[in-house]
Amino acid sequence: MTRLIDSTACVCDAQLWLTTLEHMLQQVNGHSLGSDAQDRASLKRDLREFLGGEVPLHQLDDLTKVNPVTLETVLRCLQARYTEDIFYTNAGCTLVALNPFKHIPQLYAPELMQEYHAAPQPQKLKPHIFTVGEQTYRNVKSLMEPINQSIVVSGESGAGKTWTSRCLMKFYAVVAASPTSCENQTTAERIEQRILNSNPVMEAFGNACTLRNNNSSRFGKFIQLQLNRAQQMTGAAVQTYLLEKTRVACQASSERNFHIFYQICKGATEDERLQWYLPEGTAFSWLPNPESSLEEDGFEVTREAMLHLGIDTPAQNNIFKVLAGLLHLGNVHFVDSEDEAQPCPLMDGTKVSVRTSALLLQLPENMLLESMQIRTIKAGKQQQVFQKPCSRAECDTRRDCLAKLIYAKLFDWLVSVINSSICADSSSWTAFIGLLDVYGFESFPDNSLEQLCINYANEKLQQHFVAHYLRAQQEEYEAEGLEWSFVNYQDNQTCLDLLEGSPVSICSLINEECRLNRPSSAAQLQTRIESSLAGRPCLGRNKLSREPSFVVVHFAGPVRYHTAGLVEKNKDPVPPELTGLLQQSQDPLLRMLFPASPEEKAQEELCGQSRAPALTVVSKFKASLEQLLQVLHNTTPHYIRCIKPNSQSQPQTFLQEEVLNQLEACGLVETIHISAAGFPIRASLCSSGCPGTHSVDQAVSHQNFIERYKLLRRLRPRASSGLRGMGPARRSSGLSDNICFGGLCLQRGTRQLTLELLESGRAQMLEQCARCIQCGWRRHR
Ligand code: AOV
Ligand code: MG
Repeated sequence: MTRLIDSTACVCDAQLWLTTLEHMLQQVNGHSLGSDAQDRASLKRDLREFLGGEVPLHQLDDLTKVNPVTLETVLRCLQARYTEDIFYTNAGCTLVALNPFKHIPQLYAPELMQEYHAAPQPQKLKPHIFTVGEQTYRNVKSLMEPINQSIVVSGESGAGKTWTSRCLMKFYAVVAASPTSCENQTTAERIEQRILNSNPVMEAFGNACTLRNNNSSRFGKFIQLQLNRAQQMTGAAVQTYLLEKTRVACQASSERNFHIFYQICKGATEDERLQWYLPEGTAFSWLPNPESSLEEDGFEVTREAMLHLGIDTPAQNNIFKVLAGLLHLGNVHFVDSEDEAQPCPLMDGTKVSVRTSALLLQLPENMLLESMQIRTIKAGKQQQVFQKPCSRAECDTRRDCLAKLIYAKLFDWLVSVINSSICADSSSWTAFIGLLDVYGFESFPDNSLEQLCINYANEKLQQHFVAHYLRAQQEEYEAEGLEWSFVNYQDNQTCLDLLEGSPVSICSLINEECRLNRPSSAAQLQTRIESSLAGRPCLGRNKLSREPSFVVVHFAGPVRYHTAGLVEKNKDPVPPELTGLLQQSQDPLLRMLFPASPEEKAQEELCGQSRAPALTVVSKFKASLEQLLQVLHNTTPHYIRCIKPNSQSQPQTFLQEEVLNQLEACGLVETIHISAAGFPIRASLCSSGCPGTHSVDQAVSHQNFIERYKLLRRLRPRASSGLRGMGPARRSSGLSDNICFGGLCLQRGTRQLTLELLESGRAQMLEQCARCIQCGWRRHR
């Protein structure tokens, strides 16, 4: 035993020290896993790995063990692992997940989930999303009250966030299966299955093929998996963020519409085709790039999942009929009117599209056409009503607006149906695990309000990480008086100030232009951004572009946003005639989505035509992000960083420069530095011994630490001096009654305690940690 401690004492890693204590504790308790010799050998192996000695790079499971920690060494290690088909690597508090771009069923097999779940120390197994899943799961249990957890999955578009959160949901469906009583229910399906069914539905309606990802999420999602006291999943609640509804009517070149449209066209039966007027081979303007892709094969899966969520076949058919109506609406085109006083005529051959669309949406054909061609204006004190023909461009805008309006309402309704199908009664759950999967950072040749919002969301999440981990931890060290050389990191606060800060920011200027409602809003916005925000560090120079645009230097790279259309998109105006039209529909689904209630009418009146809407897209999005961050703030966060090894989505291809950019952008090296040099507050006690993990919010208290190791008080290892790598601790002369480690006062928290422990190399310990007993450590006793 003493020898074990001796060999450990020369190592500067606090985590390892705790590992040793745990080895000792197990032996004291008579629960050593192997012989003393075996234990020694395994500990030596750990030590060797830790010191980075002879261990091949690909075997380094934790990037904190890379020596020295630089972008290059981290990159080399990840590449070496990727070449060996090892896709997960720990990086201190974060798990790095490389996208394999190939299906590896055994990596996500239910047996493997069980293995991680049953492991006394899952973090001793190979790094995996199941380790994070399991640690998060064990963390829910706490001494006093269950603690809400969240897993923030981040990474650029196509890096694997949705895949990861889907796998985590499957993991919880296995390890936190609902109470067995549900098995007896014949009608209601098991809740976890219903929760899993929400994925194909939401992806069919909310994902699309983009230049960056064939299955790109076009909405943000935060799902709370609700657990009861016995840690069984009793339900879930989904919150979505800003669906990119413009995609229904407008897709960038080489991109596609939402999967569901292709699924219907490919998967409908002959009969359904007849009902929905979708003869094979019809070309739809809103279905570009109709060549086959995997995502469009999912019609049956989508239908099946909808069924399980309580959307029966007639209701489904109603939805698909409406969507077919939208496709036909997209084939309605106008030509310029020769007489301004007359409405723009339909392009030859498109009258049939108006008729079919009206038929499918169950709207009067003439009203549908007029709502696109003619604008109603109220003017004068008496609010007299005038009608004015729209220009061709305006007709197109109104047609697109109609489609967006219907699709967005339909999507929200689907989410509410999903929620009512999976959400548990508030009395049946006590804590949740939140999985956050938002759209990843994007930079296209043409970026608009959608990308601005997406990248803004990513900046907010990065800030959460920076504030929670990089900044908070170091500030805490400082406050505790530890000698600590501050690790510099890229703080994205300046970028956020540019985007949302007060008094002037990009968001405030866009909103201001909406409020002023000027005809030349794009040009005005351009001028104001250039003048009011000149000199801001994250506002890049826009030398190359001929079109009015501005550059924001995001943490993940610079993005050029075109000013044209920004203000209009931010207003997101809905002409009242369009809502009025939809209220006339005889279609049951549309009647439900657009009820002709007096309240709605009053609301419509309130909005008026020329007035800017009360809340702009940016304002609403900002508020929903604030809310999300508030929720995250009240949970214990866990981080998974998805990395895209190449932008061509190819397996076995690791492009160093692309990976390097992502590593740099997310501040991974800084994270590793802080984790490596820091103190084991996060996975300290429990990663060393008991199966739970305690992160910063649940930092193992001084008292608990003492209590956990009390059994070792008899053991008095030789004091070791001068542990490499650790700065001298600030010592205090005050001693508390039962907290005495080599004569040092250890009242200042676990980090200080550990540091001094290392320095003194001596331990006198008291009782076992109650929290660890709770989270399963008792099993070892
Ligand atoms: P994203 O969610 O991060 O992008 P996805 O999760 O959709 O990215 O992953 C993109 C694609 O990579 C998937 O469709 C899979 O083909 C592949 N992939 C990802 N992870 C794995 C894995 N672990 N094993 C096998 N293939 C994988 V976006 O939604 O665009 O930000 O808005
Ligand atoms: Mg996604």
